[in-house]
Amino acid sequence: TTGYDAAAAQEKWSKYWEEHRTFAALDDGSKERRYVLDMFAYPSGDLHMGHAEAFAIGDVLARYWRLRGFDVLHPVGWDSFGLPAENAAIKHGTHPAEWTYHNIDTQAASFKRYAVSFDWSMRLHTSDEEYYRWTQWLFNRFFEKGLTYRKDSWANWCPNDQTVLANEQVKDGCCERCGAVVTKRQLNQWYFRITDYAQRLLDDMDQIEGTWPERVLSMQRNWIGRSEGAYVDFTIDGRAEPVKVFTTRPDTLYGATFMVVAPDSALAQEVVSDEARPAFEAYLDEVKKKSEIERQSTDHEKTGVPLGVEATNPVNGAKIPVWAGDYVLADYGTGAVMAVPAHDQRDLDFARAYGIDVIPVIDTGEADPRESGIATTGDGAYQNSGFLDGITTKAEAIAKMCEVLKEKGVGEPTVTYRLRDWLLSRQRFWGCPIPIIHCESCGDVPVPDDQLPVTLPDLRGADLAPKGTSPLAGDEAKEWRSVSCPSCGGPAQRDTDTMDTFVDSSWYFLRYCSPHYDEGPFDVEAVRRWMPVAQYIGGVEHATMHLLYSRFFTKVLHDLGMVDFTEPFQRLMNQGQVINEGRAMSKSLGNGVDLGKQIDEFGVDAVRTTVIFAGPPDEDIDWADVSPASTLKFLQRAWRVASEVTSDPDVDVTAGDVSLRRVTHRSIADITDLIEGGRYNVVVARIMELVNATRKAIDSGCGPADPAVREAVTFTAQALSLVAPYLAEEMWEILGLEASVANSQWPTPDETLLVAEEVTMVVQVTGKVRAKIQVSPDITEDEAREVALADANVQRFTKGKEIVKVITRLPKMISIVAK
Ligand code: ANZ
Ligand code: ZN
Repeated sequence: TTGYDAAAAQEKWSKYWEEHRTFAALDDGSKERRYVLDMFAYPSGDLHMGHAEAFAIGDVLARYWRLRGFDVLHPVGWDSFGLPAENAAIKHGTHPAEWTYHNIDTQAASFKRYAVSFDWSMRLHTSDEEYYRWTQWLFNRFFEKGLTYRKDSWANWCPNDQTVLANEQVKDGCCERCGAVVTKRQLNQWYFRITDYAQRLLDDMDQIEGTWPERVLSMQRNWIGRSEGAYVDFTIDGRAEPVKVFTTRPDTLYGATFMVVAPDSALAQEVVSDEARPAFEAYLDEVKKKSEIERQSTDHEKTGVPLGVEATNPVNGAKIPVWAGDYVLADYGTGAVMAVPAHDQRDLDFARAYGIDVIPVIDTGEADPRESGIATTGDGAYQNSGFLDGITTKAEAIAKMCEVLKEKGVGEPTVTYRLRDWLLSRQRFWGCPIPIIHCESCGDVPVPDDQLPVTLPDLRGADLAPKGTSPLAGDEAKEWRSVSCPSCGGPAQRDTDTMDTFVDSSWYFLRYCSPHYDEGPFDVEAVRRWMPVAQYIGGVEHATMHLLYSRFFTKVLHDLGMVDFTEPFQRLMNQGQVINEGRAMSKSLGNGVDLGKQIDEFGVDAVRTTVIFAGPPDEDIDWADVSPASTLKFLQRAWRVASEVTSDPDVDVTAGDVSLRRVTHRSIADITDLIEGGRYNVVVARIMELVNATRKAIDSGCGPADPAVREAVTFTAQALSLVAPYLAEEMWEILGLEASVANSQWPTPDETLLVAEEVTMVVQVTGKVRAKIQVSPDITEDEAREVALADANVQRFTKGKEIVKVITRLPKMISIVAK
């Protein structure tokens, strides 16, 4: 042979692995278990460079843990419901299922070619009836626990596409797809009560602190947005119930000069006076065109209209005007705020725009906000504040105010969260049907468990284009929809919405432990054996969606007694992105890199090794800066070294050349540490060094027959099997070892070969030998001087004298001249 034939090796070993089920989880208790999980793929087209990176990283660990003797679960599946399939179907006149399963086939073939060491028997697709039956079953459990409910709410609405949009699909107030100005529409939708778990989602972060990227934890913390403050009751003329406001600064209550309520709240509708109503309604129409993000941004111009009523401050009886203003959100806190312009910038902007009073109640030493236009937020002496006057710290003033509010029965301390309940209904076809039947006499009746799944009707050939209601509410699905009520048997209608696909992905990691189990969503015992996931790998873009939802689901399942842990993912790694020429790959820039073509040109091993070698796993890789061609050259070098080994497999390696053995064992020790520390790129660099050292030993050292060469190449093959699995198998075979390298055992370094070599350093004092000291061969001048002068015998001859000169010939000799 003239060299390593990548294509032939790929062909040969992928077949071998499949036949021998090399990567199947044993699950027989013979070994300690480890669960390695990559975020599953969405089947849009073939695998791309992003997949190549994420799955290469996960595979390094899965393969390493197998070599370390663990029983590894490394499953594969697809997040296969969702909008792109539906859009493709609309565009090409096919069925979403056809497009989806065709792409899954394509990706499955690519995953196999890319040599990801999956256990293919653990495969799942969320759009399979076998899977979504249990998504619906879980929905029923949430429903029973009161964690699923329906309510009217304002949703983003694209008047052109006739559909609701998620917040993420609204860009600068316009529809991401068609550019139309997005408005709000009130719809009746299903929600998960994730807000009930807000505090636990925060508290349980203790368990993953240090093992999840801090960035993700802080994104989740901000998203949940815990805020400590108080409710304060303001009375409004002609309204029996007081209006509660939420404030983080009850200490500033004496400075409240107006109240603002969210224009799109029920409260605004209720309290607005007849005279003020026309202007208010006009304002409301304007507000509905703005996105929440826009409304909250600090540089957004504050607008509002008076509602024509007054509220009474519960501590000083002051009457203040009530306004509607869009910087107040309907679904945060109570949807109403007491405005304290002197100490809150948004309130100050508003007050200045509409000529409302500003009353400073804390002398913070900063410029007067009435003149500067800048609200003051520091500590200082309270003034104009009744019983707070004289207090000098916020903490004390807040505590005092809360005490008084409580005493008077007009307020109390409270905690609010920014997190909202999870809107799960989608007016779409290609998703998991919501298993609810609407009956006129019984209300919302869950489909009984034994009648699940509620399967999607075929609707082949039906028009799936968005119309504002789900295709399941259209004429073609009439028959599917009309059912009898499970409770009273009367005529009833199925719910026509499908679930957000994030519901599907919130529990797939549990299903993987027993993907074909048919007595429940998962075999509780199997989950007990494998979970929590030891290492999860996926993109940071999922920080506040999938990763938060999965944590929520896990806690609910814990409360249902189905799992005995509360955090699903012990460790999380966010891989970087693969970019090109400094920018994200995109069609419009034309800088896309095609994974298939890279593989055709350089082979799987070179592409995988390049991806890993390019940099730390959590940093972006610029494909313009890497060279799969030179990686391929390195792999060829490794192969040639293996092909030159002439000793037998059973040769005694301990008799081998010591200096090469030292290099090998140092590599074993270092590479082990580097993998454990997640520094996979450096692992590749160390393998390169080992190959170079072996080359040198063959050419100008101990020669190819020396057992140390076999030892070096054997470890090279094992280490390479993490990144270049095909080549590693070839090398293993060339070495005459029994297939597969994936079943071999990771070596432990021989400690005696790790201790640094020592040489004897002679110490002369004024021409005479006074000591011989064992030192490292690369001792420095300063170190040599230090150890020499610390020697007892040397000190006898230098005591009381001045060191006038030191001459060294390291590491052999140091000569001290003392007078
Ligand atoms: C009076 C006050 C005085 C406030 C002051 C702040 C400073 P965080 O920290 O984000 O929780 N607020 C309450 N509900 C609101 C809503 N629905 N939309 C917009 N703003 C709202 O913010 C809490 C503060 O934001 C609350 O405290 C309230 O203004 C405002 F010197 O009350 B504050
Ligand atoms: Zn009924």
